[in-house]
Formats: sequence, C-alpha cells, structure tokens
Amino acid sequence: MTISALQKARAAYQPKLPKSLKGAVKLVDGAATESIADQAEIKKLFPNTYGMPLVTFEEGAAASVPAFNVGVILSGGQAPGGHNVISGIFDGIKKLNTGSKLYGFLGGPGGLVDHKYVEITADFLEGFRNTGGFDIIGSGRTKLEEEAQFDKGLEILKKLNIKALVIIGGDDSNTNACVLAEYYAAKKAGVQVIGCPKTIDGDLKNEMIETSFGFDTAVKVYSELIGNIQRDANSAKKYWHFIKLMGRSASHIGLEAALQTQPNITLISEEVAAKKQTLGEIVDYMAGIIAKRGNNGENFGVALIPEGLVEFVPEMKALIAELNDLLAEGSETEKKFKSYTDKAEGRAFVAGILSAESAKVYKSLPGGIADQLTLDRDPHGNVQVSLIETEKLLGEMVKARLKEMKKAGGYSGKFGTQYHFFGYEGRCAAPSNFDADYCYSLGYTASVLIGAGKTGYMASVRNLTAPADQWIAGGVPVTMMMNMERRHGHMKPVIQKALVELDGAPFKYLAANREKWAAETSYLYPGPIQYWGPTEVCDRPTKTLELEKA
Ligand code: FBP
Repeated sequence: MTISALQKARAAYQPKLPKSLKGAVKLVDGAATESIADQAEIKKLFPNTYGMPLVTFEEGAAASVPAFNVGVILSGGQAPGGHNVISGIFDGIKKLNTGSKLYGFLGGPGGLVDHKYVEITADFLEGFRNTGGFDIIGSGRTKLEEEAQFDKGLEILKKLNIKALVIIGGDDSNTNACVLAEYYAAKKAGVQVIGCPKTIDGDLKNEMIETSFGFDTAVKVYSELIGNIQRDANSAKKYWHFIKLMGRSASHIGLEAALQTQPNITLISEEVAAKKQTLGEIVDYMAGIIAKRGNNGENFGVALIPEGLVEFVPEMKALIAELNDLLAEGSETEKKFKSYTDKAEGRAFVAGILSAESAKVYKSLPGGIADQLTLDRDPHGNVQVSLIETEKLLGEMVKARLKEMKKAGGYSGKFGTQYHFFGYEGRCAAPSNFDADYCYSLGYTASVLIGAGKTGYMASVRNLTAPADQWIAGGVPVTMMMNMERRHGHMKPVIQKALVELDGAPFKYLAANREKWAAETSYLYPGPIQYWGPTEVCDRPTKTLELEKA
C-alpha cells in the first residue's frame, strides 16, 4: 500500500503516556460515588454498578495475569484518535499478557449483534497507528438498547471467549454501555463493559472527563481553515464569509474555533436559548455589526454559526415541533401536502395549518429554507435539522435587513457573501499530538481497568493541560455521570450532555472580547496542526481546556 510521507513519519510516533501507566500499575480505589442527580432512581436501575468508587492508578509492582480476550466497538460519528484508542488497548492487554487477543466488531454496535468481527493483530494494527478515521473496523449508529441485542451479543462474546468489551462513543453510546454492563453483571455473564469518551462535539465532559477525544484535532482543523478564510477576507475585502460549524447541538466547536481565530461574529446556541432570542433578533445583531463595519469601509468579515442553532431559537423549535406533528408520516395533512406539485402552493398549505405564531415564522423564511423544513425528513419522520442551511438562511435574512437599513439611511456599504460548512473536513484528520497521546492513554487505561476486573467504568485521563507524563489516569463509574431525562416520551437514565456554560470561563472570554473583534479586524491565524517543533505549538491543548483549568 502506498502511504504519504507524513503518514510514514507519523507511523513512527510513540504516543506519550502518563507516568502511572508506563510501568506496572496499581489501582487505588477512591471514595464511593453517587449519580449527579436522581440518586434513588438511578441506584434502583443499576443495582450492580451504582455507587462504585472512583479509581486512580499508581506505579505498582509487576503482577502476572492470565491471557484474556477483549472486544472493541467504535460507535457514532468519526473523531480523530479512534485508532490510537485501539492501539492503546492492544498494547495494554499485550503488556498484561502477550497471549491476550483483541477483536474488533465491524461497522459499529451492529457488528456485535450481527456477529461481524475481525481479530486485530499487531500486523493489522501497524498501518493505523496515529492515523485519523475509524476505518480500521468502521463505525455505525445502531443503538444497543434492547435485551435481545444484548443476548445476541453475548453469544459471540462467549464464542470468542471475550472477557470485556470496550465501547468507544459519545454520551448516548456510553449510557448504553453502562446499561449493558449492568445487564451482564446482573446475569453474571462474565463480560465486563468499559466506555471511552469520544465525540468531536465536545459535549461529553464533566468533572471527571475533561474533554472528549477528537475535539482538539477537529477544531484545530476548522480553526486553520477559518484563519485562512480570514486572511482571504482581509486581503480581498469584498466578502462576508458565513461559516457553519459541525456540532449537533452544543456550540463548543464554534466557541473554541472563535477563541482560536477571533472572528467578527460568533453565534452561540446556548446563549440564544438563554436569551430566548428570535431569528429576527439574531439577524438584527449580525446586520448591526455588518453595517458598522461597512460604514467604516470594511465590507468584509467572518461569522461563525453553530450547526444546532435553529433548534435553540425558541420560535424555530416550536415551528419544527409543529411540523413534525403535522407532517407525520401517513397523516392526512402529510398526504395533502404531498399532493402539491407546486412548491409555493405547498408552502401556502403548510402556513394555513400551522398555529398563528409558527405560520408567521414559517412565512418569514426564504422559500428554499422553508422547503428544507418540510421536505427533508429522517426515517423517524423528523425534520433533519443538520441539513438546514442555517448559514444561507441567516445570509439571506441579513441581506434583506441591510436593504431596509440602506433605505432608511443607516447603511452605506456593500454586502457580498460566501457560505461554508465545516464538519467532515475535520472528523477524520490525523490526530494532533494531544489527541494521539490522549487517545492512546485512554485505550491503555481501559486495558488496565479490564485487567483489574472493573465493569461499568469509563476510562478517564485528567490534568490535561499539564505535560502528558503528569496526566492522571483512572476510571469513573458511568452511573456517576447520570441523571433522569425525558427521551421520546419516557424518563430514562442518561449521561448528562454538557452544553456551553454561559458562566464558564471560555464563554466569558468570548463575551468580554467579541465587541472588539466585531469592530476591529483582530484575526488570529492558527495555521495547520504541527506534529514536530516547539512544544507550545505542537502539544498545546484547546483554549477551552486552558481557560476552564486556569
Ligand atoms: P457523535 O456525537 O456520534 O460523535 O457525532 C457527532 C457529529 O459529528 C455531529 O457533529 C454531527 O452533527 C453528526 O455527527 C453528523 O453525523 P452523520 O454524518 O452521521 O450525519
């Protein structure tokens, strides 16, 4: 196989490990834990895995462990560093006993249920070390929720003599990993389940999990691109670039990218929701900045827009909920709507059946966007919010607003737009040194937890703003991160999703500086991820982590 020069050089990179993982490891049990809320309900639902202690590692004396087999699953969206988690597990279990084996289930959790797997050998793994992507075994979005799936999975786990399963995923996948751990523990099935925190969205974090892996690399890639665009904008001085950034619901990616690049406008969904802003108010805010810059002769700029924005705008959320009901598959209203061949007539029909408030919002949308809300639906019949071109919606609405301002004499500039959506550009990037080291350490940590017989734990590596050898590795009971939430009409135990905190240091830094960044051109150009060179360039964690831990 031909590989690039960078791939070749990167293959030789030895990820850094915390000091406690370098030799033989001793486990230290800390205090017993409680869930963050709803303790009585969660305890009842997880009688075997609730209240377990936090675990940290220390250097210990070498001990011999019989050979054992482990299975691994990559779950959900790709995130840079997944291959290094697998490398860490592999090297960790081999260190405990060279006869141990690692099996990868193919295509995500579905591979466990469908008994599709591959043995991950040293040779097979070699080409994947320090590379981006999940292509080593593939990923998928099948949810492991049903007992029938758990039982089907147990058949293959038993057949392969697998002692433990590592599930690498986001909040939902780790919630399900914990349910699986509890199920196997209750059944005395002899299979441990360990989770690893993955998602570029950065919304799986808490007191014990400082960041999810992949966030660092993905945002550094987006920030490089944003910096390049800012340089172009400041050179040509003729375009406003509206850039939508991935992140299904939380705005951590947009916030971190803003801290790295200092653009003129940054929208944060959580702030929009907290202030109950309307689309009109968001458009006024953006048009105000654009007009001010335009009146100063600066007809250019960069605006960052989080992917999940529309669902955080209360009036849009209400509109989407109404549309989901009215256009539910098989309903009379859906049938009638589908009978319209003329798009404008279809829109008029929809406007007629919506509530007065939602109809007003719907009618204020550009036709193309209104069509996206009614035509593109997922298999469950819901609007696919991620397909809505929010950047174009805002661009068109801002344009209309500026036209009015011009008429009224408040604006004398020109407004030309370029639209971008950054997401897939970063999800499989070659992991930064931070993610390469963090992921390898997480995988290694998982192997130690398995060796010690733990189940229902998530691998945790903390103190991440310090050099890697000072990182603190250990395990956190997943039940500790849980609370009860309403999902699809039922109360369920789930890991609490971490949204951007408006009283947190990263957002406060943005809020304190954004007026200056809006008026002046204060762009920062972070440039591409560097793998070799000065530590402050190559091993720097995200600004979010730095500010949170300052
Ligand atoms: P995970 O939470 O599964 O890690 O995925 C995150 C994400 O990258 C989101 O940012 C994005 O909205 C979504 O996946 C897109 O996924 P897909 O390509 O499967 O539609």
